[in-house]
Amino acid sequence: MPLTLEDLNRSSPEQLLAGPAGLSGLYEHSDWIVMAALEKRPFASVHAFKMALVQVLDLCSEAQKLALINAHPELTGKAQIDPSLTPDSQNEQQKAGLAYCSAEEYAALTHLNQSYRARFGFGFILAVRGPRGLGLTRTEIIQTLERRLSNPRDFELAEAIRNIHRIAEIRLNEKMNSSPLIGEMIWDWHEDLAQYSEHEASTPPVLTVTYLSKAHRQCASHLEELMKESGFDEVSQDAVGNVIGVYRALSNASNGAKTLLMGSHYDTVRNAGKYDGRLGIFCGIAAVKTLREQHLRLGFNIEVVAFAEEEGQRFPATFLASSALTGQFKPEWLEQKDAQGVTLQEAMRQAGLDPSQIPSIERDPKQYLGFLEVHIEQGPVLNALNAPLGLVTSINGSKRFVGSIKGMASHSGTTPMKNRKDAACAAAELALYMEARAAKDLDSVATMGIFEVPNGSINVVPGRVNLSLDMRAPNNAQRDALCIEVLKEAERICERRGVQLELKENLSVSAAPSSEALKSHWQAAIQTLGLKVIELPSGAGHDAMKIHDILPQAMLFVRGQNAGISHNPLESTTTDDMQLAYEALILTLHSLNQAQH
Ligand code: HGY
Ligand code: MN
Ligand code: MN
Repeated sequence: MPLTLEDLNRSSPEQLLAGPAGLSGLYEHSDWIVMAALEKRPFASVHAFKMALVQVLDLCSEAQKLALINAHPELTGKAQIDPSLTPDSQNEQQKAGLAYCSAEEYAALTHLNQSYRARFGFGFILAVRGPRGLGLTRTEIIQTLERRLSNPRDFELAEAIRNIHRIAEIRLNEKMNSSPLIGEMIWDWHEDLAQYSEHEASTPPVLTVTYLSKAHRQCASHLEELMKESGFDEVSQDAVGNVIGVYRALSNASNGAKTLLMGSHYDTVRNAGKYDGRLGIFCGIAAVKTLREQHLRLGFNIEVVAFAEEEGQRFPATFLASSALTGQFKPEWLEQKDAQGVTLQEAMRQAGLDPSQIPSIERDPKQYLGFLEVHIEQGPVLNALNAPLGLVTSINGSKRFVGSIKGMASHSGTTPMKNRKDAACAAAELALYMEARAAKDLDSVATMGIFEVPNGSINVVPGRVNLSLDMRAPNNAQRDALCIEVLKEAERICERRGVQLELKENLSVSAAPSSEALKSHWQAAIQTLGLKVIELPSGAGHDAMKIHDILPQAMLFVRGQNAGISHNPLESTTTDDMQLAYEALILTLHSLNQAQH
């Protein structure tokens, strides 16, 4: 009989540990962790029990953590040859295909394991069943081990504990015979959408979907189909390529059927992760799919928007798609050119879009209740706290500049150091100043993401550098003070070095505090799930910060794996966390619905 929440709250600890569905072995040879967590019952949910397990380990000494880590078997290639493996470990490692390594793989694993233990003084721990729960490939395991070898020791100690919690989560799911089915569906939707990329045949696969590329158009059609299959009443694409699904309200809706807007973006940065933006679209679609299957209609329409452009990769106009919804699309953007000289207007026409229809995209705020966005955190906070969900307090405001520094290209062998007009050194000096100046604020960030010497040569002093500045802060005053000082220092550096600076501001977006009212609905949902409410600012920009200009908005963050890395193929989250985000959204919709009556 699978374990239930009822059992967790009522059975004696001894009963809970005993038997095949018992909790003994949830943490390898360390039942004391379960016993300590059970002292915190009753639990409002299984997630609350998992949080209690996390808290037990949070309060442990390093010695206790090391003992737990070293109670785990080495990730050996021949799982069945090591009798100390517990049935669970044996099962997990076989599922991950570790039992049948090639001689090279086995040698690599053994060598890396030894190097890892020698470097850190404890064994390498990895939840080999992975974020989808079906098992990582041997290649993924070996690559992860190689990558983590270069981490600092304290990070690896924490990462080992995070993986142990993930192993326990998967084991607990099996003991409760409960799989995160919607989370798995959403995970698989990401995989399906990631088939479309501008690097079709590359190995390893690289995901790049920039605005109105062939892959981008394929994504739009794919999302349209998915929305139709999921039961939306109307599905359409607008003049900038947003894919919009509407799920209508109850016919006799009291509030004249206002609309709740949800969604996020489906374009990506270059060599991107699979979840940035897309998770928010898929959670919205999954929520409507569930309402449709339950034959439920709410007191408001639901409009899920898959925004076509948020990343500003192909054209400088960033947040182009959400700007169209807020009536802030600038006609002069149509003249912007991409790296191949194609104007935005031409790209739209080639994609079958009609720029003359863009003004009609603008939404009337009076028709809307607000905007909800689910998004991966894209940062380390929730991952470090072992917390699956977070509530966004405010989205940092940002300003971006693109431009160049022009010096004088000259012979690297004959040009004396004091006579140079080295554009790269000027840019480097500015980058280091900007880094130090942002760090002074503690919660500002500044990045020179583009720093390139066009047609550079090994024996030529760089005559030109193309560069970008991205500066952000929790409020506009702090953001602007940072920008002013950086731009002044840029002038001083170029003056002193005798080089010319050309910079153009290409984005200025205000800090966007979350709507307290909408936040309160997210908060109630998180509490209903039995999770701790963790509030945090968003360092990343989101469509919500543009929609903020006309509607109240609030975001839910979902924990990222691999220290929350993002804008990188290592970006990851788990099916269990996706499930929780979906459940929080459903609860929030019902909470908003009750508030309408
Ligand atoms: O840059 C950002 O913060 C977002 O990912 N576009
Ligand atoms: Mn992004
Ligand atoms: Mn994003």
